[in-house]
Amino acid sequence: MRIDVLTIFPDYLAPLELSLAGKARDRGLIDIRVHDLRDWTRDRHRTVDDTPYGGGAGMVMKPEPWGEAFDTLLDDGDVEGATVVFTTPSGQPFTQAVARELASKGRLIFACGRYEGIDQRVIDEVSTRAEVREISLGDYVLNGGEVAALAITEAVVRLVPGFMGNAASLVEESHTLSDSGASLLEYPVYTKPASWRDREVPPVLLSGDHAAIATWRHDQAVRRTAERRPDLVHGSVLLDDVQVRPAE
Ligand code: 6GU
Repeated sequence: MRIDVLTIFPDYLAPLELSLAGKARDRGLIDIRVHDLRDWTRDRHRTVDDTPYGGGAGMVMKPEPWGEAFDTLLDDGDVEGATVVFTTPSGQPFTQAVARELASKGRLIFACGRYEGIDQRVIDEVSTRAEVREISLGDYVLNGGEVAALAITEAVVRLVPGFMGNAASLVEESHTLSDSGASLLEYPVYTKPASWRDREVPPVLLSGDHAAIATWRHDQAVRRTAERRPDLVHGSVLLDDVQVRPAE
């Protein structure tokens, strides 16, 4: 998979060189290239923003540098199946399902917006040349889309076939669909020692009874999900003859 990132703060993306994405890059599974948007400006001050038409607070990112950057990236031949991701708080919320979709693409181009956003004509024009997704990390405001591009890249790269060493840890974790299709948070986990500061590991986990362990873990996942993420629980669930209802 080829990933390009367009940003006015390329240093923000330095962690991509380390961590998980760095390992995938070393193994040749992904090719990540970070670009400074200002390289496509033509004025002495390398201007990327201007005041909004119609008035209002803040600045808007000018279309010209973006246009020239996309001309370069979309015309470099390696464009088959390219998906352009604009990171913006007005986008579709990023989820594990979106991560799975993006992981199936051959090429991703992240466009990190700053200030009040990018001139809409950039998104409209790029939409005629590539598949475009506008994606938000969640319902809070960041100063720019760089951290979102970083988070999305990490979530996507670890789903690229051949990336994870242990495929089982990919299926069992939080936000993977269960057999019933429901999304549950992960159950609590424990390791040695069995007793630590007078706190004991739940005895069932030491029992060797694999069926009992599976049942306990599922129950814990359901309780945790009902309490922390009632939005993921559809209706009440029956657990050990006790009704567990999602919190208000
Ligand atoms: Cl993608 N960008 C910005 N600026 N803020 C955000 C975001 C993105 N996602 C959540 N908040």
